[in-house]
Amino acid sequence: MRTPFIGGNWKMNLSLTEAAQFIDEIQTQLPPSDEVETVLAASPLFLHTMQEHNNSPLLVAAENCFYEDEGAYTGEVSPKALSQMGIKYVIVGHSERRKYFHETDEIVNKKVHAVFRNHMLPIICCDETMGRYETGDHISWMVNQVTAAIRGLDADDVKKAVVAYEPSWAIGTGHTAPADAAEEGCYLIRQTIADIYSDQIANQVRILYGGSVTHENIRELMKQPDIDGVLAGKASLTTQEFVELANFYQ
Ligand code: G2H
Repeated sequence: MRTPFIGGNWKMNLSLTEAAQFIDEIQTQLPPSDEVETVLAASPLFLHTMQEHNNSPLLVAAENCFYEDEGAYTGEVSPKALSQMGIKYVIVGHSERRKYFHETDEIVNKKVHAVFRNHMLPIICCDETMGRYETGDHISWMVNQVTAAIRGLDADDVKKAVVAYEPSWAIGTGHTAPADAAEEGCYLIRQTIADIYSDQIANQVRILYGGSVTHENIRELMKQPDIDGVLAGKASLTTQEFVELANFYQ
């Protein structure tokens, strides 16, 4: 019912030449979009070239955008411009944005609205630290973060959003969350959406797990009932690994 979503997040890696070569190489190796939606988020500097090279089911995505469409905001990325480029997805609220660029829940919510206003879809990231996980505070932390991120959205928009559970303790560490812990985080996100909207809406939202996903652990993660896909950082940087993730079900 929910199409699996395999997303890559290059972060601030690769060169423009490597980005173009990457797209050329994976062209024929991705599953059809009605079986798996494959999405690759990259620097805004690469998006145009990636779009030009792309002739496959892959959707090129942005890693971030600003919450205003245009104006005197030096250095920011306009969601309106991304939309005009044909971008469909934008990552919003990644834990690295929250940590290094001080993005608050309020800013994340404004960005989510900006993405929908410009006819794109957000990949909303929710994080959580090991300290909170160990004390059990992660539950209220996650509920609050999800609630704040989707505040004020119409049900019709919420059901099209993608939400990612990315525990900080699993990001870039090589230690992915055990499948049951990943499922618990994703289930919590779905329940939070169900409590605010309805089960019917929540059951349409695709929920991803992110944090040290590799071709070795993706199958176990994808067996979980509330995990509809993954957001992979390091593993999306090589064509071989990304193609393996995209074809996880084979
Ligand atoms: C988490 C993830 C991508 P990695 O940030 O969103 O990165 O797979 O390298 O942990």
